[in-house]
Amino acid sequence: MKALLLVDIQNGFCPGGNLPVPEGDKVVPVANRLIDSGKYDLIVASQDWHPPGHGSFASAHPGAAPFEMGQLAGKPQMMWPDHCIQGTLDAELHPELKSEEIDLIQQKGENPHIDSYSAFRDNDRDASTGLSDFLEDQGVTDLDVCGLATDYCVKFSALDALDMMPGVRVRFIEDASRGITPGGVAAAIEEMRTHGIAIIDSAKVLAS
Ligand code: VGL
Ligand code: ZN
Repeated sequence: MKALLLVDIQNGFCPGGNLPVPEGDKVVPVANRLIDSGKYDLIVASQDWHPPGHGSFASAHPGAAPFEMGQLAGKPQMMWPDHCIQGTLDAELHPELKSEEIDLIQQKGENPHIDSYSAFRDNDRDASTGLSDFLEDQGVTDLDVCGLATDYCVKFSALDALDMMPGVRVRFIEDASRGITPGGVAAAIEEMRTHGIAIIDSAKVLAS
């Protein structure tokens, strides 16, 4: 059972959004080719889904500026611009993504007191979203992960997939992903590779 996880391909992470990832929109046509490839039995997506005033927003901390380290519940936390607020256009999946083919959309990041980069659980590895149970119930043996942003939500999702679903083969699709900083992307890819995640291109999927 092969599944594709599309991480946070939302307006907020594309140019014009509130937390734009450089070239974030470039993943959309690649993701659509993967969706249309017929190579996956199951397609799931995650959606960053914050309440207004979420604790990861710099605006929620007096004196904090976006893209600086701050604290949330006593732990180091990157301060982000307000982004992907529930019910806003910024939080919607990219309009050109073939969302009608997505079997399940997993929302995350609702708890104002903790961030949740991973589609599977919060940053304390405490509260599970239920996505790993769903994929295991469906009998998933192979999971390909891609989307936005490579150095945050994609990386944490891929690592958690390995950790929470032992035995599932996890691959990262590089050309269907973009990251926030080049250095962050290189480090994230190295970290994923070290953990046993295969780094592939969409062409490999399409040719399989
Ligand atoms: C993300 C920062 C904050 C992501 C989400 O999708 O990578 N990054 N929230
Ligand atoms: Zn977020």
